[in-house]
Amino acid sequence: MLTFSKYQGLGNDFILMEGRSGQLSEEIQSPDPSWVQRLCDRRFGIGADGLILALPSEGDAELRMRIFNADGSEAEMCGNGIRCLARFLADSDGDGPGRRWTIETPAGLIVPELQSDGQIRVDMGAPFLEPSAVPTTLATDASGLPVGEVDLDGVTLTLAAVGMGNPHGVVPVDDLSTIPFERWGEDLEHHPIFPARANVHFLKVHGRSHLEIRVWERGAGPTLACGTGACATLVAAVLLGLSDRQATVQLPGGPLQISWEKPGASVFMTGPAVAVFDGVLNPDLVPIQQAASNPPPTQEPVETATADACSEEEAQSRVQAFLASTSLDSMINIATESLEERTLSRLQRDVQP
Ligand code: ZDR
Repeated sequence: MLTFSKYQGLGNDFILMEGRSGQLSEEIQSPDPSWVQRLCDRRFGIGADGLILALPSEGDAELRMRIFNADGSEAEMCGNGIRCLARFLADSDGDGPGRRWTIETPAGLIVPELQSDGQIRVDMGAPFLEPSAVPTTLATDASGLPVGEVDLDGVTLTLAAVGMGNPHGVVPVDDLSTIPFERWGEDLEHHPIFPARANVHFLKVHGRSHLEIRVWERGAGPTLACGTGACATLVAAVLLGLSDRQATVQLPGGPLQISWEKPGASVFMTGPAVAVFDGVLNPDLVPIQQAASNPPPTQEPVETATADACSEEEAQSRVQAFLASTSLDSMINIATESLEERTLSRLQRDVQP
């Protein structure tokens, strides 16, 4: 039985899976890209911009996050995703305002904190500006920002590159509505100046504390919001002399508050994360080892499916036996009971003063 939860942050939406106790099989912890694509597909799957796994820490942190884009590629970090993960953890554990988590990511240790208004403030770590760390082939200017020019469709665009663990390109433009957004987004995502591809943000400066971007995400295409991208945009805008160090970054899905005190300091991002629904994956869609390594809940004892170590062949036959001996109704009941617990704890949280 593989349960998941769907969350969104400003319309950037994610499938979240609980694996902090090591309950997710290797096939899910390091998933095949085609499986992630299937889950994220909005017609053939659950539908999401990405899949996020909560996993046991490999060091001293409280947990580890892995995030996979809708195309199955792995991202180093995800700002909206980590807010969704924090909300998911709080909902699962009944945590309230003030709770912080230290979360390992390939981009380093990230620390989200639950605020009293329900928003989540995240210490996103310091931006990477060394071209090799972004990574980009652009050279840094006097302010230390990698900047350059790119010709697309006969138009010369000025472009800055910033790493937030994952690579971003920021392109200031005069008018967000008239640019060939999809073509430029895709071209820049795959441009040789970004050897690991990039998330691309077209920036309109409305004022020194009011920035607006349109987001083209690496591995996902146009999305409604991008947390790391909003942070990268603020850093680029500050170093280009276009913005104060604290600003609202308006995204298609809504605003994020971003601040960056000084070079070398962490960028802070504050914004919402919202639960949408919980679900149970059709057993046909669960990689077979997952079903084998996950014993059924104790309230439905099934002699043939236990958690002891066994050969793959034996595990598969136990899974088959479990599936054959358990009706769809009772599977749904098992799942519903645990989903009810989560929903109740969420409701209790919401009525707390
Ligand atoms: C943009 C993003 N959704 C966020 O909120 O930070 C991150 C997702 C990962 C991104 N597509 C990448 O770096 O590949």
